[in-house]
Amino acid sequence: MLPMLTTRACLVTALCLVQLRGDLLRTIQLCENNTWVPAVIGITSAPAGFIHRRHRFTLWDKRATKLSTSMPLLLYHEERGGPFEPPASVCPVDLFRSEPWLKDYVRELTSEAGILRKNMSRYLPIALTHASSTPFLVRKVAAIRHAVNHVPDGTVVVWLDVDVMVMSPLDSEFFGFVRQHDIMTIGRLPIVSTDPETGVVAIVASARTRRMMNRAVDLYKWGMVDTAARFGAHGDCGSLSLNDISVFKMLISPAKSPACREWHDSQLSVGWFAVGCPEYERGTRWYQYQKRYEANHPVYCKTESKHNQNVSSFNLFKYFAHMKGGNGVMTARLRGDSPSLSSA
Ligand SMILES: [Mn+2]
Repeated sequence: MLPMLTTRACLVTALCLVQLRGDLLRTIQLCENNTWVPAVIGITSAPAGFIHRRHRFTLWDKRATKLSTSMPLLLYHEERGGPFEPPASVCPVDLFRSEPWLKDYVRELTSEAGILRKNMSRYLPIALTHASSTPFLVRKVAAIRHAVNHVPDGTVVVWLDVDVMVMSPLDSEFFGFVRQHDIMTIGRLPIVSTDPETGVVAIVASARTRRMMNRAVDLYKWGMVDTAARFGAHGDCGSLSLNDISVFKMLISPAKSPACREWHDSQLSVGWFAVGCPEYERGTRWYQYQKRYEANHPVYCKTESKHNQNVSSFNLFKYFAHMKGGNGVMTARLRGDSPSLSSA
């Protein structure tokens, strides 16, 4: 079994690298021996060490539904040239090779002489502290941008934090909701003043959402620091940071103050995944996980969809259980046991 897996992993890695310049869907087709074009792909990013050490309450938890029955999964990683054997059923994509600007960006932020670093220290110092270090956080948005930019219009790209367990394959109820919007994530209330919870983000590829993701990268490159310089890091625009939740908030939820809305795109149709009211999920496989979920803010219940078409008619945990707290890459990093995260 093992030699076969190793051969497959090497083959898959080689194919993915060859195909990177082309269409990501072709990569997946080769990766998974598919002849069909997937309508939905899952993506995540994580360092290899994390994946090899930790499985409980992650995408690779044995209690979860097999990823391959739900959708193809691309794993953006940063193990360039190093020994890296991806878990079976994922298609590895080298993040730094896919988004070449990332290397210079991280260098600029980690070198004392970097102009962006200097501006960030002055206007948005929180973005450089250990817990929310931008050179690390930028990787999620970079991976999402790459995927959205390299699939045909209409393909659904679903970002999954590694601390998500897949609970059941996607079905017509899921797609019925997703097809009505450009971007969907977990809403925390009140939407206007609270950052969303972005452990799961679904984006339908289109010119609109490619523009959105390019602007997300612009926020990392200069926009968020610029906004902090003009309005303050804790001013009328709310608490600014370069955590992706703050970046997505700027792009998809209108700010209270009109002055801070220049990054908001009112053309985008935004949907909110309901994750509240675990009592409605009693008797399901995901009830136990839904019950322990803490959003740290009020959230939508699926019943709200009767009055608000932007809210999902299902609880997101039916498909994806986000296991916040202790199992993700971020927590591992805070504990100091995720090497290679700060390197570029
Ligand atoms: Mn998470």
